[in-house]
Amino acid sequence: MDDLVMIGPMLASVGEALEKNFTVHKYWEADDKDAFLASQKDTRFVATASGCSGDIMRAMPALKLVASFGVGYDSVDVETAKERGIKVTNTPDVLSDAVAELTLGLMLSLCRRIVASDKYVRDGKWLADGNYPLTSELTGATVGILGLGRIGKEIAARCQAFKMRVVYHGRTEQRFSPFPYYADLEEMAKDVDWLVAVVPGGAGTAGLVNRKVMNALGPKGSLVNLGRGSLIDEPVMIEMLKSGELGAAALDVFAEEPKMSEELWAMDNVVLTPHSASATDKTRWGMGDLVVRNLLAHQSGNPLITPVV
Ligand code: A2R
Repeated sequence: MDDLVMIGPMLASVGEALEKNFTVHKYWEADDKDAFLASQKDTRFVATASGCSGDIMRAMPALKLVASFGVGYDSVDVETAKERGIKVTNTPDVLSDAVAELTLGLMLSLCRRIVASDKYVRDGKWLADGNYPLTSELTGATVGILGLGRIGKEIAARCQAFKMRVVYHGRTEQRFSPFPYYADLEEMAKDVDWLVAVVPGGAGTAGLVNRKVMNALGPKGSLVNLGRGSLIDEPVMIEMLKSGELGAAALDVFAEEPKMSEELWAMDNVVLTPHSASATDKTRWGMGDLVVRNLLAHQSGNPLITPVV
């Protein structure tokens, strides 16, 4: 059987499928990482849910494919992979519905204050203090999608079902999109009630949602992040949420996750989830299946199913 290096723990279904088809070597279990990599000079395959550095790639001269779990691959050193002729695959599409579903869940939670009002009931305040304050709704509001890609389009379709107006920003206008395009993110932020960020992470998008953009979104605006924590200037966001310069935020991803400023925990105008947008049984199984099918395709000399490079 071919050798394969698994960088970190993966879903049980992926581990089992890989064990059936490869001799699996577990990088994260090795005490001496250098000695481990030195023993993998002939290994052609890597499977990972936690990235793959250029150092690992350089230490594995026979490496041919890094199969990554997840649609975002900012933690895989794609530039080094390209230089060394190593293929990289990700798991797009299979997670778009689940991510879009959680996005709408977060938006509803935020504007209807579902989490805060659940706590209100559980704390006995309904009985003691009377009705919860009035909230806002999605119907009739405008949502600006930052990144109208595979996931962004699924979010847009669901927002339309909630009778919202949809606009978008990306680097390029999509000629056949039914939604109005903004070439400038700040201009879009001025015109929307909701800004939903769902662009890839990495150097090109770091800090895209900066003070100017959040200022344009304003005290009545809500920011939703399903992309990567790095997209938002997090300290500035926290400062603006505290001062009321930014209305509210729903966040599934964080710059230093799972760490984050505990100031966020105390805020009523914030909803937080633990990077779980794709974390359903069905979707995670589908993502794992795609990791395995890419590896098997390459092993048997067939074209990769979802290549990044
Ligand atoms: O910029 P465009 O026209 O290529 O549109 C892409 C947009 N995008 C950006 N928009 C503004 N500024 C940027 N620097 C920038 N870079 C990329 O993000 C495109 O519409 C969208 C990404 O769409 P897809 O490649 O189809 O990715 P998918 O599957 O929707 O996933 C997006 C991200 C993942 O990379 C994970 O970080 C997260 O959602 O789960």
